[in-house]
Amino acid sequence: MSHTIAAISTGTQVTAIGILRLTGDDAIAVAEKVFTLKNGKPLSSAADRKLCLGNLHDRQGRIIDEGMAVVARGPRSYTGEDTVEFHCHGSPALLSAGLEALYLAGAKPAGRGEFTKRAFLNGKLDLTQAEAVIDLIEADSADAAANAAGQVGGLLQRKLAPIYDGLVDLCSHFHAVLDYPDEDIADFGLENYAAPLQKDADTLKSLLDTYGQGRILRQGVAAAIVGRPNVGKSSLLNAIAGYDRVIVTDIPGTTRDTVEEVVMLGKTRLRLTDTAGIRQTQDTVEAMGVARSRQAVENADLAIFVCDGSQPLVDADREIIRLCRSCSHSIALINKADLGCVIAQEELPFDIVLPICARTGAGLDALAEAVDAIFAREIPCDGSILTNTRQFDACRRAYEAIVRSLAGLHQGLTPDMVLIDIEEAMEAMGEVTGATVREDITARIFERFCVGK
Ligand SMILES: Nc1nc2c(ncn2[C@@H]2O[C@H](COP(=O)(O)OP(=O)(O)OP(=O)(O)O)[C@@H](O)[C@H]2O)c(=O)[nH]1
Ligand SMILES: [Mg+2]
Repeated sequence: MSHTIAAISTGTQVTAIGILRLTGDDAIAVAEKVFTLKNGKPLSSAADRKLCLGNLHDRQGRIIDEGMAVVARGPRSYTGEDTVEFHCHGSPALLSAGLEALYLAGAKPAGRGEFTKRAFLNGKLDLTQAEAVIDLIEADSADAAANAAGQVGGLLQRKLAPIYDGLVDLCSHFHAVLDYPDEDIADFGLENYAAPLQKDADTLKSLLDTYGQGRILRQGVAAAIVGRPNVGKSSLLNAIAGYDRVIVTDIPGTTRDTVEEVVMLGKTRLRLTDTAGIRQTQDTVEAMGVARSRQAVENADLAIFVCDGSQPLVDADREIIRLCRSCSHSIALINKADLGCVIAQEELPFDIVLPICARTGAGLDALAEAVDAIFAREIPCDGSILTNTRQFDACRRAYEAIVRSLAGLHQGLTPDMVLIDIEEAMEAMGEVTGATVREDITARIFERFCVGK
C-alpha cells in the first residue's frame, strides 16, 4: 500500500509550462477528481503515457487551467507506481491552486525527493542511479550533466552490482562451508577465491582513481595564481574574469588574502584563486596572506606561476617555482610582455611556458588552449567516473576490506577470519548500490532533492 503524494515539480518561478505530479496507489482516482478530458471520458480511460487535453478544476468544478494530462501506470512509470502529471501554464498561483485541489481530492504533500525515493524502493533505480538524478539536476556544466546522465543510465551500477553479487556468492559459500562441515560442499581455497577477489579489487582501484577527476567535474579545476608581489597576478585574474574583481596597484603587497572567482577559461571551469605575492615580510597580516598563498597551491589541481618578464628571475622566484612544481599540474606565465622580456624560457622548468600581457589580455587564448588540453583530455564524462563522496568512501572501505581478505587468503588464515573482511566489503558495496544501506542514510540522501523529484 503506497499512499498518493502530489507536488509541483517545476519550482516556484514563473515558467512557460508548470508540472504537477502525483504518484501512488490512488494517483489516477485522485487525479480524475480534478481533471476532465476534453473528449468527456474519465481520465482513467486515457491511454498509457500519452498526452491528453483537458481541464484542471477544483472539486466544485471551477476551471483552474486548460492543460495536458499524462497517465503512466505502474510498474512502467518513473516511480514504479501509478503516476499522473498535469502540464499546465506555469503560473505559481495557478499551480498552487491545482495542488490544493489535489490535496482536497486525497493526495498528501510529497517530501523532498520522494518520487525518486519510491523509484529506488520499488527497484526502478539503484542508489547510484538515484543519486545521479540529483547530480543531473544540479549539474552546472555540460560535462557534469553528461557524466550524471551516464550514471542515471546505470553505467556505475553495471560496474558495481556484479562486485556486490560476487561478494554475496562468496559469503554464502563460506557460510555453507563453515556451517555444514560434513556436507560435500566444495571446500574454499585460495585458488577458488583469490582470482575473483583480485578482479574486484582492481575494478574498485581504477574506479577510486577517477575520484579526483570527479571532484574537478563537480567543482571545477582548483587553480592558484602565484608569484612574487607586483608581477601581475591580480591583473591576470581580472583579465580572465573579464572585470575588475580584485584591486590592482603598482604597490608590491597589494593583495593580502586569497580571492576566489569561478570563471570559464576556454572550455574549462576554473575555481581561480588570486593569492598574496609571496615574499619574506615582517607584517603580520601580509605574512598570514603569504601562508594562505602556499596553502592555495597545496590544494590546487593547477598552479599558475607568474613572473615579470621585464626583470631577471631572482631566488625568490625559484623558491615559488619549486612550490608550483609540487602541484599535479603547473604552467608558467611570463607577464608584462609589452615591456620586453629578459627571461629565457629555459630558465623556467615547466612543460608549458607562455608569454602574456595581463594588462591587454594578449596570450590568454594560448593559456586557455593549454588548460583545455590538460583537463579536457583527462576527464571522460560518460558516467564512468566517481563524483560522489559517499560512494567514494564506501568503495574505498570495500576495496580495503577486499585487499585484507586477499592477504588473509595468501597467509592461510582460517575461513571465519577471511569471511569477516569479505562481509565487510559486501556491506560497503551494498551501501553504494543501496542493497544494504541504512534507512537513516537513505533518508539523508533524498533530502538533497527538491520537492517534486
Ligand atoms: N606593463 C604592464 N604592467 C602590468 C601588466 N600586468 C600587470 N601590470 C602592472 O603591474 C602592477 C602590479 O599588478 P598587480 O596585478 O597588482 O600585481 P600582483 O602580482 O597582484 O601584486 P601583489 O598583489 O602585490 O602581489 C600594476 O601596476 C599593474 O598595472 C602587464 O601585462 N604589463
Ligand atoms: Mg595582487
